[in-house]
Parts: sequence; structure tokens; C-alpha cells
Amino acid sequence: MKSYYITTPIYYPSSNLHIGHTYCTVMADAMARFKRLAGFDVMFLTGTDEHGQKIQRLAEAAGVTPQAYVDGIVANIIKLWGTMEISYDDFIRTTEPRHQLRVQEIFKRIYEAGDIYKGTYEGWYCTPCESYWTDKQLVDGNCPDCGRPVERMQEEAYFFRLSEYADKLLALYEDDPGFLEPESRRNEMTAFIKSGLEDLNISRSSFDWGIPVPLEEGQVIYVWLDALSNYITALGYPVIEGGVPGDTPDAGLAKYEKYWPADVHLVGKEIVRFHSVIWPALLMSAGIPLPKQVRGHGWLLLDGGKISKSKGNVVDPVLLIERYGVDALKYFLLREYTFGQDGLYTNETMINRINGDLANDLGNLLSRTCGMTEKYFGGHVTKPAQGEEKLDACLAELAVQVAAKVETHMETFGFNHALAEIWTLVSASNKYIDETQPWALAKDEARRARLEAVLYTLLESLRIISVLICPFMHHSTEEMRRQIGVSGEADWADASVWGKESVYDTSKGASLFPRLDVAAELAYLESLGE
Ligand code: ME8
Repeated sequence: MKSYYITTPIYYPSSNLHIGHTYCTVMADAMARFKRLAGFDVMFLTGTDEHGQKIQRLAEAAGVTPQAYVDGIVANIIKLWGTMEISYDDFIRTTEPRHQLRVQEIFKRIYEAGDIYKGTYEGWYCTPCESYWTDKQLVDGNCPDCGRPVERMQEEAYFFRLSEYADKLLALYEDDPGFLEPESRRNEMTAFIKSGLEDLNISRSSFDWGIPVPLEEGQVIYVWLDALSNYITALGYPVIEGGVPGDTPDAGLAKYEKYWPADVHLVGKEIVRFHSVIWPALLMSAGIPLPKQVRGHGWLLLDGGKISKSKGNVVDPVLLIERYGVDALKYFLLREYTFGQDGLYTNETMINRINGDLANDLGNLLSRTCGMTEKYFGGHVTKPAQGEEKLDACLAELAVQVAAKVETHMETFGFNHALAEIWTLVSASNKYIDETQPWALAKDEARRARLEAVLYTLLESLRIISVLICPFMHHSTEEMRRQIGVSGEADWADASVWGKESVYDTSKGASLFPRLDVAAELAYLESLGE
């Protein structure tokens, strides 16, 4: 069985997550589900990035320990992914011993490779904020966070010889352009590297909420070295002599050998640099194979600005799910935005997507088909014996071709294009109802066989649609299959087979997506922001 390893960034548990974070995780989830359906042995990893000065400060301000602070937020994040039915296989927290011990080991390996040296870190220090800033980061010569004056300070720190890796990284992009997608990000990173790479300060001594540097007391490992390592520590790499407390006793390297190198690290555009410059350089130094791909997505914007925790302009996914359901939210995020580009979030676009594509197009197709099957045949339809008519053959031909088109779009994370392909079949099926006019056929007893063939054709199309939408909206898949009367789990291979079922026994249920009153919903969503 071929393996597939996909990761999301590990999120900072500085405050609860918003719809921007769910965007990335929903894409990773759809891809993981798609690959599983296509027969891959999938490892889907997510988690939380819990160390660093920012978290320490937030905890201090809240009057709790950093661990207590992150524990509360991580519990909410896990609950959110539960509510959204994110199908991750492992959730790694950087405060877990299985991660911490391995990060120290990685640090030692890079040190032994001769790529870590002790030096002096110099920068502009803001004492109240306990933060270093570079010349560029200062605002009018003052601290960009609090606006107070800064002073020139220096301290001892460990550095990673990142500058030594510039040529190797450029060669990597050149030899394997697929390593960093989309191309626009690759061009950006190429220019960034060419402008000159400086060695990287990989330890801090001004705060202590981090993994201790193994060589010396009083220093903690830079949070990005700590965080990036999660992609391999979660696989049990490197092996820790004597084992790790709380780890499966004989886990060994089985997972690492099965899943590493990762097929893709899915990340937001602002952290592409960490994943495509720092991470491969660290891996090269430690003698570990590189991930196959880093793929940078765009941001969801709200009123022109990035939705962000620090700006406080968050859209709460939990409230949207409570009102519209998980499938509707996932569909909207995957259908509305183009991978790699920024997209504007508005309540209106979301309501219109749910109403138009889901309630009107898909929901109606299911309820009309099941309704007519029940009305004209008591819910029981058999496969027609005689040959198909032209309209049926056209729909059948279209239907069996969609899966391959979806597969092509999924290769480039083109979720919106994949869903648009599936909706050509939904629309064609609705059009087929208008063209065949089953209600007219029903009036003529002599045309009963034709009527049955029409309904069978529609049910076959719905069965194929139920498989095609499974990676994106698995609840709808299950409900559609229940209503049309298909047993067993969806199997991707069945989406390309026409005439698979010999009978259908339908049982009409509640509408898949109830039609929304746009004005009322917009007023409701507005009221949430007040
Ligand atoms: O960067 N639209 O964590 P984070 C789309 N801990 N994506 C968004 C977004 C928005 N409005 N806001 C945030 C970190 N994101 C590090 C990662 S990985 C080893 C360490 C995305 O919680 C953002 O682009 O600040 C990023 O990819 C992810 O959420 C995590 O952001």
C-alpha cells in the first residue's frame, strides 16, 4: 500500500483558532480523506506549537503557568477539530516529552555536524517587552509592540550556519522545482536566498518557556527549530535511548520509515520561508532526507485585512458550524477560494454558496429524485433491461469522467476546480430532469419503463456524486447513500463505474441542506459580531 504523509502547521495556542486556521486544516483534511479513499495509507499530522516568549507573556498576564495557559487553549483546539471532524491521525504538542527529547537530540546532531556555534547576539532590546528587534522592525526607532524606547544589547547565543546552505537550497529549488509550490512562492524564496542568508540565532536566554539547549543551562531552543521538528518527532525520530516516557514502548522507527519523507507540508504563505529555507537546511545538516514538498496557501481576509488573533477580527468557526453544519462550512472554504491566492471572507459569499450550490443544486437533486422514486415506484427502482436513450448515455458518459478530472485537480490542491467539476454533474443531472420530464412520463402508463429508466439514471448519478463529494463532505455522502439506498462505504473506484447497482430502494429523508433566508441569515451573522 502506498503511503501518503500530509501535515498542517502546528498552531500557536495563544488564543482560540479562527476561520483562517480552519481553512488550512480543512484543506489538509480533504486531501487526507481523498488519498485514503484512493487506497493510500495516510498519515495526517497536526498539533500545537506551545513554547516561546509570546505564550510565556500571555500566561503571566493571565496569572497562570504557561503550561496551564496552553492546556486550556489546546483543549479548545482539539474540541474544534473534533467538531469539524478533522481526520488527523496524530496530534503533536511541543510540550510532550516525545517531542522535547527528540528536539534536543536533533540539536545535538546538528551541533556534532559542526553547524552550531556559540556567538553573540546583538539587537535592539525593549526591556518591558523583553524582546529583541532588528533595525528594520523598529517603528520610529521605538519598540514596534509597545512604542517605548529600545536599547542596544547583546547576549551569548547559539547560531546555526544557515549562510552555508544558500547554494544547496538554490540547487534544491532548481533540481526539484516541485519542492516548493506554487511557483510564485518559489520565486520569492529564490530571491530571498539570493539577497543573502545570515546565520540563525537558535537559542534564547531572555526567557525560559522552551526546550532547554542540551549543551548548556540557561538557554532554550529557538521556537522555530523546536516547532519544525514536530514533523519528524511525531514519527518517532530520532530514537531516544531508553525510550520516552509515555511513548509506545517499542514504537521504534516503523512510522518514520513508513511515512518520511513527508509528501507535503501545507503552510500559510507567511511561514513558507521557515519551511523552505530553515527546515531543509536543518535537515541537510542533520543528514535527514527532505520533505517532498512545501505548499504555501494564501490568507483569508476580512475587510481587506488578514483575519488574525492579534487583530481580534476573528470569525468563529464553531458558531458557523452550529448554524450551517460541518459539511457546509467545509464546502464553502474549499469551493470559494483558489489555492495559493488570498481570498476575501464575507458572510454573504458563504450564505450564497450554501444556498446556491448545496441547497438548490445538490439538495434539490436528491430530494426531487427520491421524491419521484417514492411517488411513482413506491421507492423501488430496478436497472432497465433495454438499451439507454441518448440523454441517459450522455449523462452516464459525463458522470464516469468526473473522477479522473477531480484527481487531476487534486494533484495541485485545486479543491475549487475539483468541486466545480463535480458540480457539472450535479447541474447536468438537474438539467436531465427538466429534459426528461418524469412528471409527464408518469401520466402515460405505456411509458412506465422509460420513467423507471430515467429515475435509475438519476439514482446512478447521485450514487457517483456521493462518492465524489466524500473527501470534502462525508456526512452528505452518508446521508445521500442512506436516502438512495446504497449500502457500504464509498469507494473511489466506484465513481467511474456506471450501472453498478441493479436496484435502488430509496427512503426520502430531511433535506440535505435546507434553503436559507439570505436576509435573515445575514442579520443573524451580523449580530454575532456585535
Ligand atoms: O505560524 N488565513 O502558527 P499560527 C489563512 N506556530 N491562513 C491563516 C490565517 C488566515 N487569516 N491566519 C492564520 C504558526 N493562518 C506557527 C507554525 S509550523 C512548524 C509552526 C495560518 O497559529 C497561517 O498562515 O500563527 C499559518 O500557516 C497557520 O495558520 C498557523 O499560524
